Amino acid sequence: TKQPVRVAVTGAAGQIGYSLLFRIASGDMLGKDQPVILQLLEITPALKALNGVVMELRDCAFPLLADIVTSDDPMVAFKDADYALLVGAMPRKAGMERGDLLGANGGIFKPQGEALNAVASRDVKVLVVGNPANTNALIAQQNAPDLDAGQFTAMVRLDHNRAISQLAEKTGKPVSSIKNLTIWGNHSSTQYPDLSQATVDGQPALDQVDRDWYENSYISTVAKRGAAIIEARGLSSAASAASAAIDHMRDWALGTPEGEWVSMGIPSDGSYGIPEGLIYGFPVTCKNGKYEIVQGLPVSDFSRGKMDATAQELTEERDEVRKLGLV
Ligand code: NAX
Repeated sequence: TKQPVRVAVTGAAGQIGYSLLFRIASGDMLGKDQPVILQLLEITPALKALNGVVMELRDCAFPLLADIVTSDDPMVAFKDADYALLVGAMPRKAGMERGDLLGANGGIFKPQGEALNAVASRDVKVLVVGNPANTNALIAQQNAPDLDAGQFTAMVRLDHNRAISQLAEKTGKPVSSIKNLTIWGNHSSTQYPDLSQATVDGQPALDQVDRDWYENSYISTVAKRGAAIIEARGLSSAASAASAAIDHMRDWALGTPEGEWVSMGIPSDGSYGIPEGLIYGFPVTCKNGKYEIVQGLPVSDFSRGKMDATAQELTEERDEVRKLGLV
């Protein structure tokens, strides 16, 4: 039997945490043969609620759940962590400017980056879910100089899964028939859900839907899905976000199927003309715990414009957090 691995989760008493922890503990993320130790971080006032979640985790009697640690100190929660899912963040409040939001989150992700740098496993795989996810990942990464920059990733997988689901609905085909779509850029309304390489049942997706629907309806429906969920549910996406986090980490750790790719927010190496260092959604394949950008895809003028616009937004966010001294 395998040795347990350490999985740190922040914001563990929140909505996403309430779905995520149970899926990790049941083996959905790292496999049904991989025991896990959960190391849960919350702010002090939420520790009581977190304890309730821990009671429920224990009551599930998950065979793979080897131990649970809780703390309000990132130096404890990130100790020797092999995986870190940074979910807890400061939500945007009414009247908050982007700079205020980035500043508030800097107060969370800077010390968390420093703590990961100090105590996590040297191979820790970090996924940032808390918004603004891409730039929060950049802040954590820039404050962890001893870790490989590529170990810091941001979640665009929920957007990727939403894009699959919308295309499946439109074409009347099962989600499993859809391959190789890409979410480029920021997890925000500027993201670009790109169908130019996507296939449905092995045939080009764009031959099966009309161009006007793609350009003028599909892209914005995917990008604004989060707002539609809030409108319907009165709360933001939680179970679907947790599921996407599971998918992101599982594929990174265990690999993507041969001939298929997924979307991950990762540090740009300059591929596709995206400014180096931005944490940007790219098409990637994963193998042996490493991801690699899918290279050589043709980029139309339409795609170029969308890819540059979302890169521009991320550049502005980076400039803002630089001004605040966070990176
Ligand atoms: P909740 O407000 O339910 O939970 C967040 C939890 O984080 C709270 O329990 C809070 O006490 C905790 N927290 C705050 N500061 C912390 C800190 N410094 N250390 C540890 N814990 C801390 O939010 P939830 O619905 O779970 O969403 C969490 C984050 O995910 C939000 O930032 C949200 O915007 C973001 N999302 C990102 C998505 C993505 O696709 N990247 C989609 C879903 C979601 O909107």
